[in-house]
Amino acid sequence: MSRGAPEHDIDESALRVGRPGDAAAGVKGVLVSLRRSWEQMGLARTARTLPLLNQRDGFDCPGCAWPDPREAEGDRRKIAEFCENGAKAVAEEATTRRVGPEFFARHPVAELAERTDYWLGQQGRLTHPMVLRDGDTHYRPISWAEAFEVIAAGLRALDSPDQAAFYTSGRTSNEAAFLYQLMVRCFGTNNLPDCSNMCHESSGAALTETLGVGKGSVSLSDVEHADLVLVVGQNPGTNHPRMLSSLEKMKRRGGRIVAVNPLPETGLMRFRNPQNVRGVLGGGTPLADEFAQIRIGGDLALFKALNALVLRAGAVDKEFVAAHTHGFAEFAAQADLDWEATTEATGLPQEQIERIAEMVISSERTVACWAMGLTQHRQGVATIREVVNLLLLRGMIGKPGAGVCPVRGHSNVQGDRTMGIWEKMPERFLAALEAEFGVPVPRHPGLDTVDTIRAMRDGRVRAFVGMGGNFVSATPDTEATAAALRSCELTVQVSTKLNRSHVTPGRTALILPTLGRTERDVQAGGPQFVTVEDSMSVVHASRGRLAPVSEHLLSEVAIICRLARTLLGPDHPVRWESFERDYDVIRDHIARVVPGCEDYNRRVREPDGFVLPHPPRDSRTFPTATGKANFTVNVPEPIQVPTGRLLLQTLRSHDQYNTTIYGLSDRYRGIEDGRRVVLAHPEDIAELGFTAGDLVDVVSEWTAPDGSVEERRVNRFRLVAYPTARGCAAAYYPEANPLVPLGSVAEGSNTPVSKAVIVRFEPHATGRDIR
Ligand SMILES: Nc1nc2c(c(=O)[nH]1)N[C@H]1C(S)=C(S)[C@@H](COP(=O)(O)OP(=O)(O)OC[C@H]3O[C@@H](n4cnc5c(=O)[nH]c(N)nc54)[C@H](O)[C@@H]3O)O[C@H]1N2
Ligand SMILES: Nc1nc2c(c(=O)[nH]1)N[C@H]1C(S)=C(S)[C@@H](COP(=O)(O)OP(=O)(O)OC[C@H]3O[C@@H](n4cnc5c(=O)[nH]c(N)nc54)[C@H](O)[C@@H]3O)O[C@H]1N2
Ligand SMILES: [Mo]
Repeated sequence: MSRGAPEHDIDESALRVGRPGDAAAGVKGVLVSLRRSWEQMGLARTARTLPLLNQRDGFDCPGCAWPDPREAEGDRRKIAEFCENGAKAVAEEATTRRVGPEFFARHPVAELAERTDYWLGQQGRLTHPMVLRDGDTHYRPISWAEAFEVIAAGLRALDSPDQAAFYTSGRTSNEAAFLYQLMVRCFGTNNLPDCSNMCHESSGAALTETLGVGKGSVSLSDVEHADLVLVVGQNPGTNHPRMLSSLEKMKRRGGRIVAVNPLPETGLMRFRNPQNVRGVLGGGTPLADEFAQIRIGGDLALFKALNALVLRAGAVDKEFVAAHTHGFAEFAAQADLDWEATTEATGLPQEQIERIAEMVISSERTVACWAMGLTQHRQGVATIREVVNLLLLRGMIGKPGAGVCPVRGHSNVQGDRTMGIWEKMPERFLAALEAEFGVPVPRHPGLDTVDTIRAMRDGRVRAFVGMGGNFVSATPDTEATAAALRSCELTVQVSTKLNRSHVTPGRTALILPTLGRTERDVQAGGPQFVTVEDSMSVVHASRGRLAPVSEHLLSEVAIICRLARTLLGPDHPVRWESFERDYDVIRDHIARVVPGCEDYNRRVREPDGFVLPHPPRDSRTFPTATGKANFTVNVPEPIQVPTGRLLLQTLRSHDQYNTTIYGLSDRYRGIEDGRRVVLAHPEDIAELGFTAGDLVDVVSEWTAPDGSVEERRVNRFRLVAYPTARGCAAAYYPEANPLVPLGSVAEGSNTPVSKAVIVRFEPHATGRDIR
């Protein structure tokens, strides 16, 4: 029943462009998820797998970090508690396709380097540890023991531990993340870049400064009981589809939604819930009451205007502001409103901004949700601070139905941070780690993702270890990053699937295949489970149930323990071998080191897990520098786009998980069978002298801080007329990543500016290479 891997790579000439969809999910979504599951896993494995997804005794969806319903909040899980894209994530991992030694013998690395991430990922699951030795053309099998020796020797040969960087992607479990950061710090560095650096780092920075906790303050029930939910810079229909069920519930209770987005994303407009009759037979539930089609980067100006209108209307929650906040006077003094500048920056009509302000003022329970449309901007941190200002003015922190909701990406990206995956963990954590294990822990801050690439480029980082992820395709400035990775002496990837980072190797490169979430993890001490934390600070267990795709896989925990023993020596004070046989031992350490995780082993065994403390949410206590919630003053610096140029954002299609491309159907946007597209407003296309359907080369222009102008290009993209805001364009990540300059980062978070790249189009001259 399952289908073999595609032989051919994407044929972009097959691209079809139709009309964008009018409602998200529906029965079509269910059919697509079943078809993909059958293709990847066959019927029997599909029937065994999908029913366990997001159930209490099953595994956590390896897709997004949206929480599961909890009985403590009076909610029940559905029999099928997953979405189309969760099912695709599972099919992708539980596939019956295999990439083993014969595959690598057939394909030299140079040939694989010509393939897209789609083709590479579709070949199947990695089954054996592999090595590419210095000067060799092919990856060859290697034993686990020898692999650890090669890695340890490479790391020990460095002049300093700071010449190595240890990346983490957000699927890693809490147990593996905790051990990984411990190993890295015992080795002697804080170089722990992670995907969060490219994701919600701006949210963490803004929320820590203003509220004292860099995480969301709402529960699922808060979203469902809000009067007003602002969905800003986020595409839930594709990236957090189960969020639509919560939005539908709040709408049915009489709540309202404001969507702020340059694109009329289908999932923001209307939802056909396949789990109820209205969704199956009827027209579904309309979602956004107000769709603000904002210009890219206009959000800070919008929220400044909303705040000024709240002040003008005298709608400030004076008691909250007096009791719990700091800096109100200074904030209020600068909150003026220049309509001309505001409408110019936002592209929104004054009347619409006034209508949204009315909704904000009349709401007693407001939740603000956001994702990459806010974080991946130069002023991302400032913009999120301004969103917080709005909630503070209205007293919307620490009460039911209200709060901040940065909607996280990877299913355990938040947990990894809680467990210490951060290049600048606070002293309190490092001291607790040191005390718990009796080992010295370095205190000098490490490198984040962008700084790691710069350090590789400059020869200061010479070894790279990736705990999951696809570093070369996920990071900006693909060509520069690829050259940086290739300049390393050693690259190591702990992975489930083949990706471009494996075929962008350092002088010596290793692939270490690991168990996925869906698979049984049996160790000497018996079957193990792992724990994860969702977007709303709920920590719970995840148990894989499927037979591992290969007998040669090790769990992430086992890989770390064995590498640590080889690297740090058998006399190291940390008892690495004790962790691998029984993950409870790891959890006992977590309980003593990580704040809020006391009695961890017992509490993660509760049916729905437990919720981590969040002082602003729980008691309106704000652990900031001032001891209060801080108002901030943020000054918009509108992006100057020269004439003849557009502002390009890079985003996800409906058929991918970051750099993992499930298929070629961006159904809601009507784009099928191709990915090298650039979406622009029909009038902009005409003004620039092009016609929809033209093949263009896209050139980004960036003025570096020293004043020099840098150009980057991707070739052979198809122009698609699309109802985006004027002056804006969109293209898929990772195909457009070569356009994002390494130097273009958010102030205060160092997150690459993936959502605002100044570009021009040039007619494609045939013969130019497509990559
Ligand atoms: N199926 C699936 N699920 C996923 C992922 C996936 O790839 N596939 N990725 C996961 C990860 S790691 C993450 S971080 C999340 C990402 O979730 P999202 O942030 O929803 O992902 P993006 O595709 O980057 O979409 C960004 C949205 O912001 C809008 N936008 C762009 N620029 C601006 C702006 O200047 N202002 C405003 N207001 N809006 C803007 C875009 O039009 C788009 O709707 O999803 C997670 N879930
Ligand atoms: N231009 C542009 N760039 C972006 C973004 C954007 O919006 N625009 N978004 C950014 C964001 S939000 C993020 S989060 C990053 C994502 O960056 P990453 O997390 O680095 O990328 P992924 O594509 O999620 O990683 C996929 C790989 O992870 C491995 N993998 C999957 N599951 C497991 C597992 O259970 N264990 C292990 N060890 N490996 C596993 C597989 O081998 C797979 O190939 O990209 C960022 N890059
Ligand atoms: Mo992300």
